[in-house]
Amino acid sequence: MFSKVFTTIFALVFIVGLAWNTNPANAQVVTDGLISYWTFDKVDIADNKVKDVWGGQDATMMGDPQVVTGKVGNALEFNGSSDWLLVSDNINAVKLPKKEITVGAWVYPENFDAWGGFLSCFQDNGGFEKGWGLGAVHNEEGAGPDEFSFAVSTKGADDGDGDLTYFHAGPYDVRKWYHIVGVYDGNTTKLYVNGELVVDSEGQSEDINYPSNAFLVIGIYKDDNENDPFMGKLDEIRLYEKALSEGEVLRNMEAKGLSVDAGGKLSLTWGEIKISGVK
Ligand SMILES: [Ca+2]
Ligand SMILES: [Ca+2]
Ligand SMILES: [Ca+2]
Ligand SMILES: [Ca+2]
Repeated sequence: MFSKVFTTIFALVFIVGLAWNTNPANAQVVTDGLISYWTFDKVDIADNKVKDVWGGQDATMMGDPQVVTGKVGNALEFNGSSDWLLVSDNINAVKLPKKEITVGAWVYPENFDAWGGFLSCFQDNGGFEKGWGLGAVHNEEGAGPDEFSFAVSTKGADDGDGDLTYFHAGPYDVRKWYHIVGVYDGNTTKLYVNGELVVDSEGQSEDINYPSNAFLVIGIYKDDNENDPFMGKLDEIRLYEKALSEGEVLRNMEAKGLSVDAGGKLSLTWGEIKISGVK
């Protein structure tokens, strides 16, 4: 029984490897260290639930985000006022990265808010600054450039009540698709835009410094005293408990999802391999 299972697994891995090597168009999402993956594809949305196809941390739709044509399959379009997604308002009820983190998304901004959130879990209230967030900044209330940002608060940079550094780069245009990836490896914070490294800083170090309560949310800059919903489209949002390498960032930019389809004869997912192989 055991050997049959393993033979099957090895055969599947071999076929998957073959498909990967012979057809780069089948590039798959990196699954090492993956915590959550929200595709925003129509098949992964039912009623007001947006499925996390990897980690089961489904999000609940607030307002009425629209399913539209995305960068990979479908995306969700947010109206900038009432549309956003709540994964959890209880930081203790969700799985979160502790030491290293990667947050990635395809984003299509309709505008750049003073503070924008793509995926985040933080509190930034005055000097109290804990958690992390991938989003946008438009500093000086409209006067600043349109920029993407990634912020992580860490134990090594703690000033007593936490310290978030919003690493940012830009300016960028509205109404274009961008592949945005924030990476923190315990020493270095990086931001990639369309595969290009635009931020590389050592301003934070050691483990991630979380608040005791926060919201894990998509499409909004949200903490206890701020709510700033995003206007535009979001697609393929992924959260890792690992710092992805530059090669892995580029692979995810090319990725079409978890599914493999070798010549139309085989269709399986890494999730299925994981279940049959690990359980
Ligand atoms: Ca999608
Ligand atoms: Ca705040
Ligand atoms: Ca602050
Ligand atoms: Ca502080």
